[in-house]
Amino acid sequence: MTDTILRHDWRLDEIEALFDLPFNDLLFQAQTLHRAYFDPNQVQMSSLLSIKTGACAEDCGYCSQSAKHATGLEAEKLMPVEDVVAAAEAAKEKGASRFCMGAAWRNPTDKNLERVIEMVEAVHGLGMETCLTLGMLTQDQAGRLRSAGLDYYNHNLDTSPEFYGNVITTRTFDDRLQTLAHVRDAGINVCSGGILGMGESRRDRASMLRELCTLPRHPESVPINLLVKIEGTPLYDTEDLDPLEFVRTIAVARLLMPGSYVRLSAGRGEMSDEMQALCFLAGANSIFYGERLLTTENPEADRDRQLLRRLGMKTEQLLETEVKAAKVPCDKARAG
Ligand code: SAM
Ligand code: DTB
Ligand code: SF4
Repeated sequence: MTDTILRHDWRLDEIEALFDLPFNDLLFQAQTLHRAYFDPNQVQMSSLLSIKTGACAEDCGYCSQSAKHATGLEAEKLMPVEDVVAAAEAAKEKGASRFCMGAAWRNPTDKNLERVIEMVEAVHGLGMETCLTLGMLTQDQAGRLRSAGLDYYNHNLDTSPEFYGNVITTRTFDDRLQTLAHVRDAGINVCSGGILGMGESRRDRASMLRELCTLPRHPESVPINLLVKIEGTPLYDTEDLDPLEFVRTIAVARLLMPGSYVRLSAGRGEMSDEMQALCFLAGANSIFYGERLLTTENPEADRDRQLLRRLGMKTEQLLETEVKAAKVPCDKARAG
């Protein structure tokens, strides 16, 4: 077990060998390592808000918001700061500890960034952790966001470098890596993961995870999304991924990046309670919480609370209030 701790030099064949383990062996290893780093009954909850919707210049094959796909989505301008703060307050009230604001941009302009900075400052002022996902950033923009108090930046690699061109043609895999480097260098926590079920092979899933775990530091947060199939997007007709393969991928992510939060992200609306329970057993310890993701639905907050209760799991926020422990950001302390 110990030879898997915070390594940054994983080879593809080693990762594929983890995928090939018997399911029970893989889950046992993942859960064992998970327990060395985290409370296995604790889950971190982030709520999402689309602060600027649709009309995006990129052509990501999975996305409802690309101007290049006829998905019927109505485009909306950048939201006023007050509306964002009201949504963050409501999310906090329901139990979310982090508020993640997403914009359908290839990259933000400096003018747009000014209003986003006001949002970050205001949400930070509510005592919530802040997260943004705005597309590509320059080093200067990342620095400005850090100065505004931004805790996390989400920028997914989405898939393997080998499969990337099948999904997105308007930017390169290296563009993604460059923004991640800017975010890291600015001192912002990195949130980066991908999407499963886009027609990629197991080798692609292994290769995407290898890219993440061989970064100079593991991302503090690793969202694993199951493709939400959206009518009008090129990936709408993609064949369903075997749910057990999804669980395996969570387990392998846990083994490769034991100090990181692994988030069971988009796609939970299509998952049974039993599948989600298996994902938690495999080492997932974070979810998107609240009725909406960006443009699609997420399970109802009540249903999630009920599921967590049935599993005897607690949210970080509840646990914190209960034990009144002084908070050291776990991510900063743990991920390497
Ligand atoms: N425009 C920015 C960008 O792409 O970096 C930020 C917003 S974008 C919607 C954030 C992430 O959501 C994408 O990188 C992708 O991983 C995920 N995502 C988008 N549409 C999805 C879908 N239909 N199913 C699963 N994940 C999706
Ligand atoms: C991430 O990895 N998943 C979230 C968040 N980061 C921004 C987005 C999921 C979007 C699902 C499709 C939609 O609602 O448009
Ligand atoms: Fe635009 Fe982000 Fe959607 Fe790609 S994933 S089309 S960059 S909003």
